[in-house]
Amino acid sequence: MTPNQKTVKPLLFILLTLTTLGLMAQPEANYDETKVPKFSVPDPLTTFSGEAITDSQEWEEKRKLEIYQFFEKQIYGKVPALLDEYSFKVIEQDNQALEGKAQRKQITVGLKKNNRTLNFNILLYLPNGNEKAPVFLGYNFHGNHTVTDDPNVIIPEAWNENNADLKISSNKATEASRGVRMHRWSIDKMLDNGYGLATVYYGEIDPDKNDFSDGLHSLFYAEEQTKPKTNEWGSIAAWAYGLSRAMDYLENDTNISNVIVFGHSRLGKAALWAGATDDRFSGVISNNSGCGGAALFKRKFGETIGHINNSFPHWFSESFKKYSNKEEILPVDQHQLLALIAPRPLYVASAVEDEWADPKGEFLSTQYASKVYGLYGKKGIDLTEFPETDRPIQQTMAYHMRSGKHDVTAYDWDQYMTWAETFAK
Ligand code: GTR
Repeated sequence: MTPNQKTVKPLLFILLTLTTLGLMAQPEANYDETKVPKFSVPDPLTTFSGEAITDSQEWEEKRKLEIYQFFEKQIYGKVPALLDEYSFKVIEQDNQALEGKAQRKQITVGLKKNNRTLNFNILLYLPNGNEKAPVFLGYNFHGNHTVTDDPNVIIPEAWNENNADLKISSNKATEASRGVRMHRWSIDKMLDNGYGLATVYYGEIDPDKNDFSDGLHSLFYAEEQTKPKTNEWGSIAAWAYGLSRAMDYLENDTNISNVIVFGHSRLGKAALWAGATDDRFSGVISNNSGCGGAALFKRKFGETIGHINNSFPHWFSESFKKYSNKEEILPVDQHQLLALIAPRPLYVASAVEDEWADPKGEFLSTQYASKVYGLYGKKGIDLTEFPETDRPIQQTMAYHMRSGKHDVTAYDWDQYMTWAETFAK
């Protein structure tokens, strides 16, 4: 071997390993519509083997299943096994919370597997004066105590991402961050309009860091195992699973009529996967969920598979890494994830300035999923033109493009409540 070959070989090996792991420096994000590649949208109504689907029964028996299995094994990852035990306990209750407007309950859910336990807390507000109310269920980013200034809401112990603006340091939430995210949750308006809210701190299910030693995943490990297997769940699938475990409690609360699952951004991705995997959710809301959520991968606009696998290697299953910068070989796209939710009501919301999440890709994917809703006689999004800003379209599928940035605003919640009136009450 010449000296040159000696250095080239190990270098090639390192390069190959980094590429496989998706850890290479990523190409810059494209924000130029003229540079969006030409691509064909995989048809939700043609099976992988080329068979045409003509009605809802064929869809459910042939196509829905194969799409579901693809997303499960190749994108978000499979849940490895059943739990051994599940429990819940109402640890706190006040029937006159928020100046008498609401009943507040805090419920500890316990998940047990292999003699290991994970607990998380649901904060639940239900409007007083209604026998049964529909509830929005959504994760929060930094703790149940951040969504309200109610002094009785329990502060989570779990690992928390530091955030100086939200007064979180040393990876621990404290009293200092009570109420810091109130603007993202229109709790008063929800209660006034007859809706309840259930929220959970997502870090109690799986701390959002590239480390599989803790959180839900670790409960399921065999001896010596340190991370999920190649086709098994990443963090998004674990968060989605946590939403279903919250649902196990909520569906048995006699004051709740139905549950609409909601999520913003990475938690919007989790809400969509929860909606696809669990049909007990009567409606699904994706708020600015972007790449790996409602946006089409194949447009490669803003965040791409390469970017997301590189920055958040723990979010998807390991098997998804092979699609980094190879969108063209992916046999599905995210409109098919949306289609898995049909015929249940689905709201996709974008924000004009949220280019990283590709608002146009979120809209197109909603539109392309519409034909599956059509099989059930439900109205999807039949616009061919990009909708005007701040002009919501609300049918069984709903969409709006809000002015402003990546966020959840009172405007968003006003739209969700108006839309939910049509099916949740
Ligand atoms: C970004 C990420 C997005 C989105 C967002 C969020 O950094 O690239 O996919 O999930 O975080 O969750 O706020």
